[in-house]
Amino acid sequence: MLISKNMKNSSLVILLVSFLSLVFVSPVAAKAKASKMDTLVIKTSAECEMCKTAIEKKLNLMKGVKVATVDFVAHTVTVVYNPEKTTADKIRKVISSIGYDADDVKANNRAQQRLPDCCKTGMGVPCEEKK
Ligand SMILES: [Cu+2]
Repeated sequence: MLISKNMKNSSLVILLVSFLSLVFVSPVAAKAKASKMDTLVIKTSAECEMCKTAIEKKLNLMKGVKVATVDFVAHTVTVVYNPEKTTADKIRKVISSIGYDADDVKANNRAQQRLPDCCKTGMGVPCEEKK
């Protein structure tokens, strides 16, 4: 009888401790998690809707990238990412690897050759979507 009462007490204490840690620890943890994200704006050679789709699709699959948005009129990519999981350099390299300039990182030549003419840097050919 005495043993079972002790056991009941100790499980109550455990329950209370886990409840208190949930209440006090989680808001702190949540706050730390939210502040871990960085936002990066990269200048790019994206010209049209096709470029936008290609870059966004690729970056949004990247580890550490929360969300990537291309503004092809302003020629920018805005990337929200976790700096503990990826870096600005890695993001720029991925953009280059699919054929687009990313700040001072020039587009990978072979990747750029595979793009539609209007999406190649400096071709001056208007994209269908832009007409
Ligand atoms: Cu394009």
